Amino acid sequence: MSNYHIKHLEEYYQVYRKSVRNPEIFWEEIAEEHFMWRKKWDNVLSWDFTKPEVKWFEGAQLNITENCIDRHLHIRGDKTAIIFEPNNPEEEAQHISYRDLHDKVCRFANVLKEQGIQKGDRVCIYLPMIPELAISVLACARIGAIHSVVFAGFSSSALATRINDATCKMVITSDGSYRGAKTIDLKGIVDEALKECECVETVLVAKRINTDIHMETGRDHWLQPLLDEAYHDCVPEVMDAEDPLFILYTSGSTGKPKGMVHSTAGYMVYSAYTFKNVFQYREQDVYWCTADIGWITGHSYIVYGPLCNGATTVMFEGVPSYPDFGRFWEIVEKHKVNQFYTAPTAIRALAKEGVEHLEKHDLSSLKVLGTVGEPINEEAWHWYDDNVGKRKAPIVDTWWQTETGGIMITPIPYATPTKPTYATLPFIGIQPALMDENGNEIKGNQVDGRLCIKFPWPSMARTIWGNHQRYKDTYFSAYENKYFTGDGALRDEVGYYRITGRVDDVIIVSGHNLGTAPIEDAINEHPAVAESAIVGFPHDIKGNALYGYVTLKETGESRNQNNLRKEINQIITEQIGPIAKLDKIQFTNGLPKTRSGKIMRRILRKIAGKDTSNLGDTSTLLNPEVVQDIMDNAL
Ligand code: 6R9
Repeated sequence: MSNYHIKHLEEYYQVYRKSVRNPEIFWEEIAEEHFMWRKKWDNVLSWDFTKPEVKWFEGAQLNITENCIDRHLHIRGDKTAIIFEPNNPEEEAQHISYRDLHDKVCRFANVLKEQGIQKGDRVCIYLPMIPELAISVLACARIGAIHSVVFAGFSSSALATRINDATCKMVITSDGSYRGAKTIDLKGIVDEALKECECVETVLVAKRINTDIHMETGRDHWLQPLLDEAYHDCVPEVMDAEDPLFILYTSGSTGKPKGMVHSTAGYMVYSAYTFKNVFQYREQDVYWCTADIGWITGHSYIVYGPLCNGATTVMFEGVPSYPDFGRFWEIVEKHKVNQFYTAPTAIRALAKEGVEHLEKHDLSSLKVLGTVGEPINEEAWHWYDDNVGKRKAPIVDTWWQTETGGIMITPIPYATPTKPTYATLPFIGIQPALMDENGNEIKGNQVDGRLCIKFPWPSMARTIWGNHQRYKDTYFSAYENKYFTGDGALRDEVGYYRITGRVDDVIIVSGHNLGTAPIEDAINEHPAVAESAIVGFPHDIKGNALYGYVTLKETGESRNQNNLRKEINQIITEQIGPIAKLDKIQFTNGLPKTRSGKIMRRILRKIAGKDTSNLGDTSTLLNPEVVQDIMDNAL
């Protein structure tokens, strides 16, 4: 792909202005010059946020894997596409070239077809960070099957909900996974989930930890023997621009997770174009994003964006603390990583361990540092800048969401002057707006409000799987003709944005979005629990941790509170996963409620955050007396 880097701030403003004055001409040029199409579009964009309906490059035909793999073969066939760095540093890293990747993806795609998967079928991928994860994602895309990757830290019950929601016909998993010093029985979790999933006909199992596992006759197949038999080439399915490429679930503030649906052409164009510019990727560079492919960051910036640009992308199976807290820096040195993209929670965890882990390693290859997932605090930002980038590698604080498909607000490294805790300026083509509570746009600078986007961009999600009404209600109903992000933001005197956090009932813990409702539902299933409310409170490493207020049923019998706390966290682990466990559980005599019966989380949040100086007016509550009691017994 030819160069399409933005190199200085003036150029950013020029390109930005062009992109918003004439979005169709702008994106048409990008699509035309940098991608491979089977057929060009009839129409660049049609949109209506009231329905909502958005179509990019309508009439075009393509296959995203031809863009990610085939077109590179003649120019960089021997170049490494994926570096796989295993959990155990003693195990050798794998370098998968573009030619190898082509072979592996084609064979996997042929296996999918032989197992009856067709264009439009949904395939659930529940795998650890091993090469099969990236390969199976691409194999689905090769044949037009819609992948739904479920992060392998989710519990069997969370997995079952997601499999059933998308009626997946197949699950791809492994015998188990490594996570630091531990192994996890992934196949056991899948077996448990499948007791509740009638739609699944086939399970493909990759071998990773070589343990004895149950294989259900007729349903479960070892992957390797099928791959060995498979034909080495697979003609890519020709897809329409707006055909769904994948579903990825994200937590909502209420109810079940939302299966965000991403389309093919727009997603490809935007993830590739942002990758190139936000990381200033050059042909010889090695790029590493530490996210899991189970999240959108991994989809867009480990797999699709980098491969579309012919990049070398690192996939790391392990955790930052194994065998010790120097692991990330050891990997940076070993593979001479040039762009490093991680989350504030990882930065804080590493900062806590001190700089001696860094000092042992040569980090001079680093040119760009990225962060994503939650607001980064000033201290973590400076630690990253001083110790990792040595003030020479600019930090790109990238704000975006599962729903947006790609990075939306970010500095362009070496062009946009950075400012700690600020995601700075909208990316090319992105038109943010800050809104007040009455639904009016707040113009000018030095203001804050709720963050919306006024104009479509190519990689926006098109719907929620099976529930378009919910898509409309969640994102397009709060403000007329605008996409509402759920985040609050401020704009400083020069127009830089700082994201202040969620304004809804989603809490971000270690960069993972957790809706309060599903956690409360899980807790309320405990037979002794009458009612519960979850809020976030500040935590040094996780950003936020969860604080649960739990009211017990009055049964007359007294229960050991510590045992109850364990049981409650056990239910949460089973139903959602260990990431949603509560750090603190306070048993209360009641929860503060409005007269319409809504729990006043604002008050609970303040108590959990030990900020009780100004609780606001509590006299309008249905039960103001519980507030003092909760304060007296706060943890
Ligand atoms: C990519 C991703 C989305 C939510 C988003 C916001 C928070 C993400 C951020 C950030 C401040 C950043 N968020 N990046 N907040 N600064 N640089 O994380 O997607 O998992 O869907 O989370 O994460 O609150 O609304 P997702």
